[in-house]
Amino acid sequence: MSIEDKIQSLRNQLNYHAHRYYVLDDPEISDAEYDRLYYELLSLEQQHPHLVTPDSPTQRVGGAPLDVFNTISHSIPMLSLDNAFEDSDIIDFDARIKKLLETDADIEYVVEPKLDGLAVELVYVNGVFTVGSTRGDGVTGEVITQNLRTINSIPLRLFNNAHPIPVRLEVRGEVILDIPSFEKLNKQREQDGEPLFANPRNAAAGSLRQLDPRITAKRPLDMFCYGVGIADGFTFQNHIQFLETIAGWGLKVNPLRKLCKGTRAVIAYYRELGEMRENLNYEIDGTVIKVNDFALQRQIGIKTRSPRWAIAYKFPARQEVTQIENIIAQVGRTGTLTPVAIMKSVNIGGVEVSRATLHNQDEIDKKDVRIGDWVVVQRAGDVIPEVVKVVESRRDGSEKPYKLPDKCPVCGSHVVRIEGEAAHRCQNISCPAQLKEGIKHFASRGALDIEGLGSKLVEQLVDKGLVKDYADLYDVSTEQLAGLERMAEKSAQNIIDALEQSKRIPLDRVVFALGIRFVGEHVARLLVNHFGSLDALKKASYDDLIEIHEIGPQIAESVVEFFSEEKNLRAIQRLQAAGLQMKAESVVKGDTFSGKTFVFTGTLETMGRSDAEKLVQSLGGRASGSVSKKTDYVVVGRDAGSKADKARELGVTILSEDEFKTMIG
Ligand code: D41
Repeated sequence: MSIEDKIQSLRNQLNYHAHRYYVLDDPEISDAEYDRLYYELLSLEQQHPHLVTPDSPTQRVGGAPLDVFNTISHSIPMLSLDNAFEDSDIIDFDARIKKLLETDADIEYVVEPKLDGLAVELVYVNGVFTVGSTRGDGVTGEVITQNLRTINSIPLRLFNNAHPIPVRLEVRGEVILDIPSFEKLNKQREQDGEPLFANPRNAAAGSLRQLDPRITAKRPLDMFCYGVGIADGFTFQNHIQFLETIAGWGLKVNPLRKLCKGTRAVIAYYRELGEMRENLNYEIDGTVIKVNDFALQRQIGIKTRSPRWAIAYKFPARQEVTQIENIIAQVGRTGTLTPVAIMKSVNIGGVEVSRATLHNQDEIDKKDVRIGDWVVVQRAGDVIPEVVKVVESRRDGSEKPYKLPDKCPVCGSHVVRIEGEAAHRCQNISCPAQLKEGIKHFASRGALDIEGLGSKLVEQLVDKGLVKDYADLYDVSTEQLAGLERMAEKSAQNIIDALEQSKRIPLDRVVFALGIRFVGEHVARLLVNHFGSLDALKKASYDDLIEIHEIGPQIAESVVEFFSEEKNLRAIQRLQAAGLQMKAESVVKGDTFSGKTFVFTGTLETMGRSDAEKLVQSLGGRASGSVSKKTDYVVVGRDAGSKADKARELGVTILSEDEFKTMIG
């Protein structure tokens, strides 16, 4: 076989398997096998650079950052959609169509989920992806070809099958970011101190608007196609056939599309999708209803900006308007005062909401939220409801501006705003509010995992004076517990048992449980791996701490401050007396992997994934669940997922299980 043929064969195989994985969500080979093919191609291309073509699977990320986006006129305008909000709007829509067509017969419609992303157009010339652009105002958009190339579900070359590919093909669709990826991205941004995206749609749009395609490549965007511009020489009979044809060429279409005859069937499927909405891993904000037959579409025609043959039937908003009756300050574990709006109860997408967070004083000032204001409240996914904005037109002058108090609403101590921070904080470390939150944290799952010790019980224990710090938990008797409200003898005994069991929890989780500011689970592990005992950690100086990789000034300062507090030292002494673990479980094995981040993907043959992760941690490294630029190694096992692809794209070192084992000796 010639080099050219070998390269072509590898590209065909890689395109086939990428399609199975990213478009059909049904892979046939493991990531490791895919990687092997990929590296074989990469190495051949490196030896024969003149054979590299832009549609090669190795060429998804490559372009240099742009200075600006060019604009482009769509050859056929990208229309927008009229909105329907209730069943009667659909009945009217159907009636208009029947009148135009002069028919009484039921019309065939296609009902699709309406994806909440960013509309784009892809242009394929002779089957090769050449230009991609945003919808823009429908007439002109921005050229974002480089960014769209990084999306794995967009083929760089279409499959040639039973339907010959048009010389020029323009397809339209929606680019989205799924909800888990959105949440992960925001978590990372929070850690990095970057502003958060309000929703997956904004995150997708923000990712596509990057001038540097390498940033876009790090966001696992996806695309579903639903419309057509020019398709040279091709006449599709209907929308379903169009979707099936482009799917055959390798483009991704949404599997939830459905052919519905008449408005009854349309409305029934709209309701069905409304129920499915809660379980989808991407956001949809309604359905799109389209006349299936293309000849009928032409006959029905378009208005200036939208077709008469299609309509968006929106789901009820997850935003509602209600009135703020009061604003209160809630005190958290670290003493942070969070302003919370108490509102007239309102049903938002099926959930009664009467409280919404206002985040902090800066947010209140920025949005100019006042007591008595009518506001737009939003609920998105699992997150706490939040106030989006004020409806200023409904003000009558009686609204009162709000400032966080300078005395803690719970203990009356001074509230201070630290320079450079958004948070106002109560300075009293014995504040009952902080104490309650601190004890809830101490008992939580990642910490000492004391089952049954929930909010209500903690409130009672603190309010009755039975618990003044977390060490007191271990002195509470079954009788005292059983004397509390809603506490049967049996549950009291269960809690005593759970407390007993917590004495076996390893030191890193004990350190996490202490609630030292900026010391999360990972940092707690670093500290325990380094110092080996709570005694040693207690004596650590700022300079000792700052020496440790990944420990910065902020953490070091906070740790020193915590252990200089007499009250904390006393509590720790009592925890020790109660019998909690005060020494690291295993001897620290070293710091071979200090500063290195590992990601494990797929099934390992000789150890469980969590064992492998623990091993890395015991050697001073960090185990993470997602691949990023900061990842040092990705260890791939059997049937690995998309993480290996991502590692390749980012140039992260990929190790086999054997290589990993060699590394750890
Ligand atoms: O899922 C969507 N967001 C979606 C948007 C969809 N499934 N179908 C659509 N169909 C059209 C027409 C009928 C005009 C081809 C659309 C859109 N338009 C659309 N998206 C943004 C503006 C218009």
